[in-house]
Amino acid sequence: MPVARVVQLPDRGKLLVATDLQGNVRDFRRVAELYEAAVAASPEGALLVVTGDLVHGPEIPASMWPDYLGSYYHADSATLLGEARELADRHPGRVIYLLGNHEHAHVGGPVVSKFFPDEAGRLDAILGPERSGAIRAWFAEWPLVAYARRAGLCMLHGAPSAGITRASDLDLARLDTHDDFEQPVDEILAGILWARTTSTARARAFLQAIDPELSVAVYGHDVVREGYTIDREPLLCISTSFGCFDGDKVYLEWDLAERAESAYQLAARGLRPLYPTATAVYRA
Ligand SMILES: [Mn+2]
Repeated sequence: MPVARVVQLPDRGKLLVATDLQGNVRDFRRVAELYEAAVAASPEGALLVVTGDLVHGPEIPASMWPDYLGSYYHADSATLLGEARELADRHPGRVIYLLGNHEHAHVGGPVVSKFFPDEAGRLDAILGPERSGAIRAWFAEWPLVAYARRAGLCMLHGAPSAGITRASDLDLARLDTHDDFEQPVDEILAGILWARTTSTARARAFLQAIDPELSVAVYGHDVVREGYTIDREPLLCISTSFGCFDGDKVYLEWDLAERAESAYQLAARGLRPLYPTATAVYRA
Protein backbone atom coordinates (compact mmCIF):
# COMPACT_ATOMS: atom_id res chain seq x y z
CA MET A 1 0.00 0.00 0.00
CA PRO A 2 1.68 3.25 -1.06
CA VAL A 3 1.90 6.14 1.39
CA ALA A 4 -0.57 9.01 0.77
CA ARG A 5 1.53 11.81 -0.70
CA VAL A 6 -1.20 14.45 -0.86
CA VAL A 7 -2.82 15.89 2.27
CA GLN A 8 -5.99 17.95 2.24
CA LEU A 9 -6.20 20.63 4.93
CA PRO A 10 -9.47 21.67 6.58
CA ASP A 11 -11.61 24.59 5.37
CA ARG A 12 -11.32 26.49 8.63
CA GLY A 13 -8.62 27.63 10.99
CA LYS A 14 -5.38 29.57 10.72
CA LEU A 15 -2.67 28.30 8.39
CA LEU A 16 1.02 29.06 8.86
CA VAL A 17 3.51 28.13 6.13
CA ALA A 18 7.29 28.17 6.52
CA THR A 19 10.06 27.02 4.16
CA ASP A 20 13.71 25.83 4.10
CA LEU A 21 15.07 25.80 7.67
CA GLN A 22 18.24 23.86 6.69
CA GLY A 23 19.15 23.04 10.30
CA ASN A 24 18.51 26.54 11.70
CA VAL A 25 17.22 25.72 15.20
CA ARG A 26 16.63 29.32 16.23
CA ASP A 27 14.41 29.96 13.21
CA PHE A 28 12.55 26.68 13.76
CA ARG A 29 11.89 27.69 17.38
CA ARG A 30 10.55 31.03 16.19
CA VAL A 31 8.20 29.27 13.73
CA ALA A 32 7.08 26.88 16.50
CA GLU A 33 6.47 29.83 18.85
CA LEU A 34 4.39 31.63 16.20
CA TYR A 35 2.43 28.44 15.58
CA GLU A 36 1.72 27.85 19.30
CA ALA A 37 0.54 31.47 19.56
CA ALA A 38 -1.75 30.94 16.55
CA VAL A 39 -3.18 27.79 18.15
CA ALA A 40 -3.91 29.72 21.34
CA ALA A 41 -5.46 32.68 19.49
CA SER A 42 -7.56 30.84 16.89
CA PRO A 43 -10.97 29.52 17.95
CA GLU A 44 -10.93 27.07 15.05
CA GLY A 45 -7.37 25.98 15.60
CA ALA A 46 -4.22 26.39 13.55
CA LEU A 47 -2.17 24.31 11.14
CA LEU A 48 1.50 24.51 10.32
CA VAL A 49 2.99 23.40 7.01
CA VAL A 50 6.77 23.39 6.58
CA THR A 51 7.55 22.81 2.92
CA GLY A 52 10.65 20.61 3.32
CA ASP A 53 14.41 21.04 3.68
CA LEU A 54 14.34 21.13 7.46
CA VAL A 55 17.80 19.56 7.45
CA HIS A 56 21.37 20.06 6.17
CA GLY A 57 23.10 23.38 6.70
CA PRO A 58 26.45 25.05 7.22
CA GLU A 59 28.71 24.15 10.16
CA ILE A 60 31.34 26.82 9.69
CA PRO A 61 32.77 29.41 12.11
CA ALA A 62 31.35 32.95 12.07
CA SER A 63 34.75 34.27 10.91
CA MET A 64 34.43 32.28 7.65
CA TRP A 65 30.74 33.03 7.08
CA PRO A 66 30.04 34.42 3.59
CA ASP A 67 27.56 37.27 3.06
CA TYR A 68 25.46 35.25 0.62
CA LEU A 69 24.31 32.96 3.45
CA GLY A 70 22.52 35.82 5.29
CA SER A 71 22.44 35.94 9.12
CA TYR A 72 24.96 33.64 10.82
CA TYR A 73 23.91 30.32 12.31
CA HIS A 74 25.50 26.95 13.01
CA ALA A 75 23.31 24.19 11.60
CA ASP A 76 22.09 21.53 14.03
CA SER A 77 19.73 19.29 12.04
CA ALA A 78 19.64 16.61 14.77
CA THR A 79 18.27 19.03 17.39
CA LEU A 80 15.87 20.57 14.88
CA LEU A 81 14.44 17.17 13.92
CA GLY A 82 13.95 16.25 17.58
CA GLU A 83 12.02 19.45 18.23
CA ALA A 84 10.08 19.13 14.96
CA ARG A 85 8.95 15.67 15.98
CA GLU A 86 7.89 16.90 19.44
CA LEU A 87 5.88 19.74 17.92
CA ALA A 88 4.11 17.36 15.52
CA ASP A 89 3.40 14.92 18.37
CA ARG A 90 1.90 17.72 20.48
CA HIS A 91 -0.47 18.65 17.63
CA PRO A 92 -1.45 15.39 15.89
CA GLY A 93 -2.42 15.89 12.25
CA ARG A 94 -2.03 19.68 12.53
CA VAL A 95 1.71 20.03 11.90
CA ILE A 96 2.73 18.84 8.45
CA TYR A 97 6.26 18.52 7.15
CA LEU A 98 6.52 18.08 3.40
CA LEU A 99 9.40 16.22 1.78
CA GLY A 100 12.19 18.41 0.38
CA ASN A 101 15.06 17.33 -1.83
CA HIS A 102 17.30 17.30 1.28
CA GLU A 103 15.02 14.82 3.10
CA HIS A 104 14.69 12.85 -0.13
CA ALA A 105 18.48 12.28 -0.05
CA HIS A 106 17.89 10.14 3.07
CA VAL A 107 15.28 7.91 1.44
CA GLY A 108 16.59 7.12 -2.03
CA GLY A 109 17.00 10.51 -3.69
CA PRO A 110 20.11 11.99 -5.27
CA VAL A 111 23.04 12.89 -2.99
CA VAL A 112 22.93 16.56 -2.00
CA SER A 113 26.25 18.31 -1.40
CA LYS A 114 25.71 21.89 -0.32
CA PHE A 115 28.17 22.07 2.60
CA PHE A 116 29.36 18.47 2.78
CA PRO A 117 30.07 16.11 -0.14
CA ASP A 118 27.21 13.91 1.14
CA GLU A 119 24.82 15.85 3.37
CA ALA A 120 22.68 12.83 4.28
CA GLY A 121 25.82 10.85 5.16
CA ARG A 122 26.97 13.72 7.40
CA LEU A 123 23.65 13.84 9.28
CA ASP A 124 23.49 10.02 9.56
CA ALA A 125 26.96 10.05 11.14
CA ILE A 126 25.80 12.63 13.71
CA LEU A 127 22.59 10.72 14.46
CA GLY A 128 24.13 7.26 14.69
CA PRO A 129 22.67 4.10 13.13
CA GLU A 130 19.59 3.76 15.34
CA ARG A 131 18.35 7.35 15.16
CA SER A 132 19.18 7.71 11.46
CA GLY A 133 17.09 4.60 10.78
CA ALA A 134 14.17 6.12 12.69
CA ILE A 135 14.57 9.40 10.80
CA ARG A 136 14.58 7.55 7.46
CA ALA A 137 11.34 5.78 8.39
CA TRP A 138 9.82 9.13 9.37
CA PHE A 139 10.92 10.96 6.20
CA ALA A 140 9.56 8.11 4.06
CA GLU A 141 6.05 8.97 5.35
CA TRP A 142 6.20 12.70 4.64
CA PRO A 143 3.72 13.92 2.04
CA LEU A 144 4.74 15.82 -1.11
CA VAL A 145 1.80 18.20 -1.29
CA ALA A 146 -0.63 19.80 1.17
CA TYR A 147 -3.60 21.73 -0.18
CA ALA A 148 -6.49 23.78 1.14
CA ARG A 149 -9.49 23.75 -1.20
CA ARG A 150 -11.48 26.64 0.24
CA ALA A 151 -8.42 28.91 0.50
CA GLY A 152 -7.23 27.76 -2.93
CA LEU A 153 -3.69 27.04 -1.71
CA CYS A 154 -1.29 24.29 -2.75
CA MET A 155 1.93 23.86 -0.75
CA LEU A 156 4.95 21.89 -1.98
CA HIS A 157 8.77 22.01 -1.82
CA GLY A 158 9.68 23.40 -5.23
CA ALA A 159 7.80 24.97 -8.10
CA PRO A 160 4.87 22.84 -9.40
CA SER A 161 6.46 21.76 -12.66
CA ALA A 162 5.58 18.05 -12.71
CA GLY A 163 3.21 16.95 -15.46
CA ILE A 164 0.52 15.13 -13.51
CA THR A 165 -3.09 14.60 -14.48
CA ARG A 166 -4.53 13.66 -11.08
CA ALA A 167 -3.53 13.91 -7.42
CA SER A 168 -3.09 10.16 -7.17
CA ASP A 169 -0.20 10.35 -9.67
CA LEU A 170 1.84 11.64 -6.73
CA ASP A 171 1.03 8.56 -4.65
CA LEU A 172 2.72 6.49 -7.34
CA ALA A 173 5.98 8.47 -7.28
CA ARG A 174 8.78 6.14 -6.19
CA LEU A 175 11.23 7.75 -3.77
CA ASP A 176 13.89 5.10 -4.26
CA THR A 177 14.25 4.79 -8.03
CA HIS A 178 17.32 6.99 -8.14
CA ASP A 179 20.68 5.44 -8.86
CA ASP A 180 23.67 7.64 -9.57
CA PHE A 181 24.75 5.71 -12.66
CA GLU A 182 21.65 4.31 -14.32
CA GLN A 183 18.35 5.76 -13.21
CA PRO A 184 17.45 9.41 -13.12
CA VAL A 185 15.29 10.60 -10.26
CA ASP A 186 11.58 9.90 -10.70
CA GLU A 187 10.30 12.49 -13.17
CA ILE A 188 7.42 13.61 -10.97
CA LEU A 189 9.72 14.08 -7.98
CA ALA A 190 12.20 16.00 -10.12
CA GLY A 191 9.35 18.29 -11.15
CA ILE A 192 8.33 19.23 -7.59
CA LEU A 193 11.43 18.77 -5.40
CA TRP A 194 14.03 20.42 -7.65
CA ALA A 195 12.17 22.89 -9.89
CA ARG A 196 12.91 26.54 -9.03
CA THR A 197 10.22 27.95 -11.28
CA THR A 198 7.81 26.92 -14.03
CA SER A 199 5.42 28.37 -16.56
CA THR A 200 1.95 29.65 -15.74
CA ALA A 201 0.42 26.91 -17.89
CA ARG A 202 2.34 24.08 -16.19
CA ALA A 203 1.60 25.44 -12.72
CA ARG A 204 -2.12 25.83 -13.43
CA ALA A 205 -2.27 22.31 -14.87
CA PHE A 206 -0.61 20.97 -11.72
CA LEU A 207 -3.04 22.82 -9.44
CA GLN A 208 -5.99 21.67 -11.55
CA ALA A 209 -4.81 18.06 -11.23
CA ILE A 210 -4.62 18.31 -7.43
CA ASP A 211 -8.00 20.07 -7.13
CA PRO A 212 -9.82 22.32 -9.63
CA GLU A 213 -10.46 24.90 -6.87
CA LEU A 214 -6.79 25.70 -6.29
CA SER A 215 -5.51 29.15 -7.27
CA VAL A 216 -1.97 29.64 -5.87
CA ALA A 217 1.14 27.46 -5.39
CA VAL A 218 3.27 28.21 -2.30
CA TYR A 219 6.78 26.77 -2.10
CA GLY A 220 10.41 27.41 -1.21
CA HIS A 221 13.54 25.48 -2.31
CA ASP A 222 15.19 28.52 -3.90
CA VAL A 223 16.71 31.32 -1.81
CA VAL A 224 14.93 34.63 -2.26
CA ARG A 225 17.03 37.21 -0.49
CA GLU A 226 14.09 39.65 -0.30
CA GLY A 227 12.01 36.96 1.44
CA TYR A 228 9.62 36.16 -1.40
CA THR A 229 9.16 36.41 -5.14
CA ILE A 230 6.35 36.02 -7.65
CA ASP A 231 7.94 35.02 -10.95
CA ARG A 232 4.47 34.98 -12.49
CA GLU A 233 1.01 33.82 -11.45
CA PRO A 234 0.20 31.53 -9.72
CA LEU A 235 3.63 31.12 -8.10
CA LEU A 236 4.59 32.41 -4.63
CA CYS A 237 8.12 31.42 -3.58
CA ILE A 238 8.91 32.16 0.09
CA SER A 239 12.18 32.18 2.08
CA THR A 240 11.59 31.76 5.81
CA SER A 241 15.17 31.08 6.85
CA PHE A 242 18.01 29.76 4.72
CA GLY A 243 20.18 32.27 2.85
CA CYS A 244 18.42 35.34 4.23
CA PHE A 245 19.16 38.02 6.77
CA ASP A 246 16.82 37.92 9.77
CA GLY A 247 14.93 41.07 8.74
CA ASP A 248 14.15 39.64 5.28
CA LYS A 249 12.83 36.22 6.43
CA VAL A 250 9.07 35.76 5.96
CA TYR A 251 6.38 33.17 6.57
CA LEU A 252 2.76 32.97 5.44
CA GLU A 253 -0.28 33.34 7.69
CA TRP A 254 -3.71 32.80 6.17
CA ASP A 255 -7.29 32.17 7.27
CA LEU A 256 -8.32 28.88 5.65
CA ALA A 257 -11.90 30.12 5.26
CA GLU A 258 -10.72 32.94 2.99
CA ARG A 259 -10.03 32.40 -0.70
CA ALA A 260 -6.72 33.59 -2.16
CA GLU A 261 -7.39 34.76 -5.71
CA SER A 262 -3.78 35.25 -6.80
CA ALA A 263 -0.18 35.01 -5.68
CA TYR A 264 -0.07 38.81 -5.51
CA GLN A 265 -3.08 39.02 -3.24
CA LEU A 266 -1.79 36.19 -1.04
CA ALA A 267 1.63 37.84 -0.69
CA ALA A 268 0.21 41.29 -0.01
CA ARG A 269 -2.14 40.10 2.72
CA GLY A 270 -0.58 36.91 4.06
CA LEU A 271 3.18 37.37 4.34
CA ARG A 272 4.63 38.25 7.77
CA PRO A 273 8.20 38.99 8.83
CA LEU A 274 9.70 36.16 10.90
CA TYR A 275 11.47 38.77 13.05
CA PRO A 276 9.39 41.98 12.96
CA THR A 277 11.97 44.03 14.85
CA ALA A 278 14.97 43.01 12.70
CA THR A 279 16.02 45.37 9.92
CA ALA A 280 15.39 44.22 6.36
CA VAL A 281 18.54 44.27 4.21
CA TYR A 282 17.14 43.36 0.79
CA ARG A 283 13.39 43.83 1.08
CA ALA A 284 12.11 47.30 0.29
MN1 LIG B 1 15.37 22.34 -1.66
